[in-house]
Amino acid sequence: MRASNGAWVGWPGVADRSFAPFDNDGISLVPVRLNEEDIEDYYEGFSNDTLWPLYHDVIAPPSYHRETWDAYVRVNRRFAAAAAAVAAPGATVWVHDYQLQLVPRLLREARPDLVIGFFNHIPFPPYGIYAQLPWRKQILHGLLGADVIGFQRVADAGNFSQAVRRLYGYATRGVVIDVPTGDNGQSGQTGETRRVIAKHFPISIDAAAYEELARRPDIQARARQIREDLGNPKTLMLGVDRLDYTKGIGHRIKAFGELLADGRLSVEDVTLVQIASPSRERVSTYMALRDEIELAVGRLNGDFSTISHTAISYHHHSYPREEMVAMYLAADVMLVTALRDGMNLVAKEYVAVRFDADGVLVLSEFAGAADELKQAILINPHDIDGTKDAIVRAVEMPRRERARRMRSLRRKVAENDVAAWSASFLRALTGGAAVAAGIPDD
Ligand code: GDG
Repeated sequence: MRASNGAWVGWPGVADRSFAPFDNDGISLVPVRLNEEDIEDYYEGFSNDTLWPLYHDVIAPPSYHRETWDAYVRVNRRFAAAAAAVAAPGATVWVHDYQLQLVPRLLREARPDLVIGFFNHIPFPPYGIYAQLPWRKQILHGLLGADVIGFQRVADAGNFSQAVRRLYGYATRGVVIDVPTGDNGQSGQTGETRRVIAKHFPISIDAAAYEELARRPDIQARARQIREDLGNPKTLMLGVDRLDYTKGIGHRIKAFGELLADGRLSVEDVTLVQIASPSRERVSTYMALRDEIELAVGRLNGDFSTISHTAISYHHHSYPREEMVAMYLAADVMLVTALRDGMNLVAKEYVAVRFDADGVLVLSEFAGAADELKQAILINPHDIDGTKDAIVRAVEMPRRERARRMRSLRRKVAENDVAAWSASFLRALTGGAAVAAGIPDD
């Protein structure tokens, strides 16, 4: 943002407060106000109780309420107006995530001079699921206001294009969608079309910054301290997730509990540290999940912990980034067992931190990261026996194999770091459709 002299338009994170635009650390910030009702209906309601579960394979049932849809429209209008007011003539506007899917179209209507990109951080569901949404056509129409629509995985972009074909009948060729113009998106009257690109741009992390932290002697000392405080287990396993039903925390705990019960792992040798950062605590599905997970953790610890060894060290907290890096460094095995996840940055952070080329990543094939991180031990978290075998394999993996796999994973993350990700998206956006599609301009 600093390098591009851009403005960041966003909600400041507190209800009912108006702030004038201000500069911070060389970035111009443009606050958009949300009141309590907006937060309840737009953010917790439509965004996190309708779109989030719908886009994550209906793992939890989505709610469909007309009032929360109205709030979604209202707040999207507010964001579009704020962006339209600050964007310079011909500026590039990059809209982020499922909370703002109507903004591209609203912006294009207000400011046809702008170049508009959209990036979806979460999956885009298959048509059979997407079709449930009562406002399925309005959302597609909103998104098709963008010039480039970015997704995490090839499959997400494919699902989106299919929804466009099914609901609007527009022609698609590979990543190119021909959208009729001048007719509010209905079937072409003028016969003219705009080229919209729907393509995958897998997001990443600032890998060098993570490695730099990991090389700091104080953080390495903290990693040793963590192991020591846990009684120096032979194997330390780690899970780091927002407390969300998409992350498969319950499946992970079930697999670990069965391994202890079967005697394939022992609490004397193996400890699981689970960081479950607080998330969306006023949404009822999340309250129920917290109860479910904490019941499972409590039971498992009651059954298997000893006075000197705790089976699961569970933490419902957020930690500073330095502490997270120390945990990644301390962990022999990283468990990412998401049932559905756009990308999963935790997997990439673990890899970026392991400059010692050690540590094993167990990774769900339902996380976007699995498309790139093929040298992880890939699992289907619904298959508890398969997950148990994968955990045992990770615990027992010889040093040479660990190093070989980790080196290959590290190459992947270094090649596509967050700077490469944003550069490739912006190149597609500003270089025109031909660059994004990799096809000659005609
Ligand atoms: C969405 C998509 C996609 C977690 N606890 C703490 C903490 N974290 C950090 C992790 C990581 C981030 O939060 C979580 O990112 P994920 O990618 O794992 O998951 P979501 O929050 O669901 O993110 C996801 C992502 O958007 C980006 O496009 O990958 O699929 O769902 O960076 O390290 N950080 C600190 N303390 C914590 O306690 N400091």
